[in-house]
Amino acid sequence: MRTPIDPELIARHNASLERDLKEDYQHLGAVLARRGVDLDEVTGRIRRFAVAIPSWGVGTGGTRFARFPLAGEPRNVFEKLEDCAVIQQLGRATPTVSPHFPWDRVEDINGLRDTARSYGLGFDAVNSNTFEDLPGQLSYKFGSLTHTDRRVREQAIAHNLECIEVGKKLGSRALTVWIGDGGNFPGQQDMTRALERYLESMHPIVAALPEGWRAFIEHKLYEPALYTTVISDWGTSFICASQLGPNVQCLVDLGHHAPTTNIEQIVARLIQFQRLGGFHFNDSKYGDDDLDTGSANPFQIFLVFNELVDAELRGAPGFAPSYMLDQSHNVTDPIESLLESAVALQRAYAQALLVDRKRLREAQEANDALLANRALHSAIESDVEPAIRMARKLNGGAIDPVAVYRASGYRRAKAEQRPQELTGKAGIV
Ligand code: LRH
Ligand code: MN
Repeated sequence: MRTPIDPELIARHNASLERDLKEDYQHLGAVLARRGVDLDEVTGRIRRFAVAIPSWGVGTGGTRFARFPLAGEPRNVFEKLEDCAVIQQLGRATPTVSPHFPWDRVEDINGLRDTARSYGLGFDAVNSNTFEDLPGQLSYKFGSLTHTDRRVREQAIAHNLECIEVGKKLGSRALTVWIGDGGNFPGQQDMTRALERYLESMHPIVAALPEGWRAFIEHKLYEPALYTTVISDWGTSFICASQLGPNVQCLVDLGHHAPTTNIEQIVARLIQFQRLGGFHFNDSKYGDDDLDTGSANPFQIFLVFNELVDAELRGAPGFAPSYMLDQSHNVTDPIESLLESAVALQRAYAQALLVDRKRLREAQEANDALLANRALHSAIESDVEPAIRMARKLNGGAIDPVAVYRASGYRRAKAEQRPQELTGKAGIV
């Protein structure tokens, strides 16, 4: 397997931190044993935790105002895979990549699959894109799968069918459909007819899904449409999934909700009715900010994982969510942000595993709100870093991945090897 970072560097780094890690791990083990928790069992679960990297996330992101490119950032999908391989080699929690078409379109799809395999990487859900125009195509200015013009709808359907064909070659098992369709003015769009057109357009896409595949409907409150959005919330997504078939589920992008939305409750509902397809993890304060997961509001991601772990431990029927990141790295090195974001998810997962669910259930049944809330807080206040670090080391990664990444000089080397115009046009990628 190709390893972009010198394995010796990781081995020397881990050797220098091993004794302290063992000490911290034994101490945490003793603390948790007093709470009746087996640390090795928790570490085992963390070792099996995996989240997909968004191919579009390893390049620098931007806003409508500007994008500030980073010297050495990837210029094409093959360089994106190389950077994804660095994240997997150091962090050992991101074995798959979620691609986006046509951004990642190449002639030789099998070559793309083989390049990923040469780094030990696979592919998660493929993302279609009917929110941007390509030269020579009908415009998506007024929508795609819900456009009033049948020819535009058919173009959008054909693109999604093409994404499924590409995904089959890559070994993906899901298609994520996010559309920005909607209106900017009251009256501009007939809201009922728009949703009717959406369902009509989604039927042939769902019918084309191979055996064992799923389609994920990704809802979003607003942007780019600023008054109505056809698939604006989990309720609309849920109804559409229910109409379209058992292999159609809802994808929760954390940034696609109004700031005060109770996202963990949405997750609980989707689990209860077996429509939770997966996640686009990120963080936000105002809108679809696509900030690093857990960077602004770590309690939010913990509360989501509290629902996910409860479902995992109770064996909730049909529970098989796909975990993916979806972030925009405007001011950090994307590799460092994605390494830290995967760790933020491992941390939320590990802390949710420490919730004393028997004590929580007793407090809930007894309407003892204080003890119930404390059951969650005593978990999130636990320092689980030794468990996450041990899991990473046992998986062959670096105890402190960002430290090794910086010591490797990888980005500096790529700045030499990837000469490019560092002129940033506005836009998310
Ligand atoms: C829309 C979205 C969607 C992607 C795009 C890059 O805001 O979250 O998941 O297609 O970002
Ligand atoms: Mn998303």
